Amino acid sequence: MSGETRHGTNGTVENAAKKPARSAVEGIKENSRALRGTIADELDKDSDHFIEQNKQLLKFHGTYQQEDRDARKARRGEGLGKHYMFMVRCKIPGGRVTAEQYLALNDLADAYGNSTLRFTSRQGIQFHGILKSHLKDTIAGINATLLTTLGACGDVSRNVMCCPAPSRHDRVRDEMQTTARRLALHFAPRSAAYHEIWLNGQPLAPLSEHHGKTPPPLTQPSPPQGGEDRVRGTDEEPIYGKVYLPRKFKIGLALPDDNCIDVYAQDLGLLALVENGAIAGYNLLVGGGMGMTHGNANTFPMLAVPICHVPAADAIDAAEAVVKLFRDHGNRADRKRARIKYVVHEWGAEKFRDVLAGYLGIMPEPARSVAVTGFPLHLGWHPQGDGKWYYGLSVENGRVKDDGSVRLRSALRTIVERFRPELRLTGMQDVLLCNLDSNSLPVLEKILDEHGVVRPESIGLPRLHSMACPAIPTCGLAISEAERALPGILDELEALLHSLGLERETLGVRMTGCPNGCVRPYQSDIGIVGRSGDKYVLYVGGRIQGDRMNFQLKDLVPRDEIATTLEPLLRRFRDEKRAGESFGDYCHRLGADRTRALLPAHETSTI
Ligand code: SRM
Ligand code: SF4
Repeated sequence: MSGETRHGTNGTVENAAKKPARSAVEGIKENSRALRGTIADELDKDSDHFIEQNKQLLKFHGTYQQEDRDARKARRGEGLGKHYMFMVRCKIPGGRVTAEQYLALNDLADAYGNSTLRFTSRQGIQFHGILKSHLKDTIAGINATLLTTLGACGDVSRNVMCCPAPSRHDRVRDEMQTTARRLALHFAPRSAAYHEIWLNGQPLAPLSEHHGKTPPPLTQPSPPQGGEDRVRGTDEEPIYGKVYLPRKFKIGLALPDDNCIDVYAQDLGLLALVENGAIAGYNLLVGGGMGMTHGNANTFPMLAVPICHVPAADAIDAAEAVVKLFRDHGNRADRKRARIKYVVHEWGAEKFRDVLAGYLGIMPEPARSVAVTGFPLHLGWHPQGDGKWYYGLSVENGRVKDDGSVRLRSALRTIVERFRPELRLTGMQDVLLCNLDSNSLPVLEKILDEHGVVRPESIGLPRLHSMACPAIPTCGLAISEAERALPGILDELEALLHSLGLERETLGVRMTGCPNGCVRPYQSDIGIVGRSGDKYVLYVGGRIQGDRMNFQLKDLVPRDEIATTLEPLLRRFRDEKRAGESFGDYCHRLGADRTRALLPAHETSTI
């Protein structure tokens, strides 16, 4: 490419065409004084929202400026502006939360939020509906529990995912949990801004010192879970540098027979290879990412690609090498093309490995040949191996709320107060209640029943394997409903499956309010992605294991026609399925063209 050249003021030749302009966010980061911006000044002001520059920086601190979208129309009619409110996200490596931490978060949701908590698809916990005037107390309250929001969002390494299932005396799972926490610590932003702004510059103090300062009263946690990944600030960012990463970066660890964190959707997936009961090493899978933009072919979801194999002892150094490669080679001009998946896509696995070798200082071994075979939900009762039990509770779309006769939030609070279990969040927005005695089993079930909470064994398999993102009313990027629409769609789908005799089929449905893919909808048997108001793009052909992309079945499907659109396919699946074949497998075997041909003829023209 012939680039226009010009002479810089210091006499150097600059190639204007080779260096595309950086995106505005790059400038904001660079001039942010290590993520401070003017957040502290604005916090003191009597306004209900922040200026754009601080809105971007707030993400690094774990919070998003949002608006109440349900109220938008009425407020406009009344000549009022947006009703601003904030989402606050806790970063919880491996999803581990103590009983005391959970109870404190539950109280904070009442004190400052909308009285719900949301378990996320990355093992985090979110608050919604926080007003600016309560933001500092909320974040300080979270920190007082020894949890953090630092780096839960922003252009840094986000929450590190790892299978949460407790299995005592299982070295492999223990080691993976430990590595997840070490990775979280390693990649936590170092900037002192977080402590200055939210904790009045106080270094982390024992909880007892916080007691009484931050409403609501918080109880003393037993051994901190995740709290150690809060790094005391220095302003030096040895890994990220001054402008941090080009975009978000996500890490997850999985086992071939337990991919419950969707390792192929991660920017960096560490797939553990076990030999003689211990982790011998990890395959590094790089470049997973779900986001795309409708109508922009330059953006696409992608599964992570095997790049190399590293010994277990080198996992953190190898992860740092990948992060630094991304820092230096990611696209800083176009945020829609900034994820590491586009580097992997442009270079291919071989070149990526060669460049990575430069960061590692050695040429890594090729990735070992290994398949992902399982995606357990970990729901229901399971022995832990130490005489105790854990109970996996299904939380529909991760929303912990009291809703009419179904009082899930009260049930959870009662259980946690009574049995003091450790809580472990899953990548499917569910929760495992751990360390329970066998005599607590019937009592816990009784509490759930009394609160109208349906136990996993009575929930249909598609619903158990389904997820939806929050979408409207809180997400500023939502085009369509998801969390509020999926339960009704599943009602229709389950009725249909029942009428076809397919109710025992394990199939996953994942729904998002826009194509950003926050519940990883492009890997599931059925993906439903917001397109325009009440219309969705329908995808089929993925599978539970998460190692295959689905394909577009039909565009612009009205919400109330989703089940009926799938009916001819499900009927044929029932008649033609092979032993062990799931609905997604069946569609995949047929391929996109033959699957689409099963739709009534006139309908295929929209694709
Ligand atoms: Fe996400 C942005 C919610 C997991 C891909 N995501 C958002 C925002 C913050 C909207 C925004 O930028 O204004 C959403 C807040 C909505 C709200 O009201 O709470 C949001 N994402 C979520 C959560 C809560 C969905 C859920 O139902 O659980 C998940 C929080 C996880 C956590 O605890 O950290 C969540 N988001 C994901 C995942 C799944 C994953 O990481 O395994 C993805 C797909 C994987 C990936 O990153 O590609 C995902 N979110 C996105 C994207 C697309 C990014 C891209 O580069 O393509 C956006 C938009 C963006 O960043 O510009 C986004
Ligand atoms: Fe918002 Fe889209 Fe993510 Fe749903 S998928 S939470 S609508 S960004």
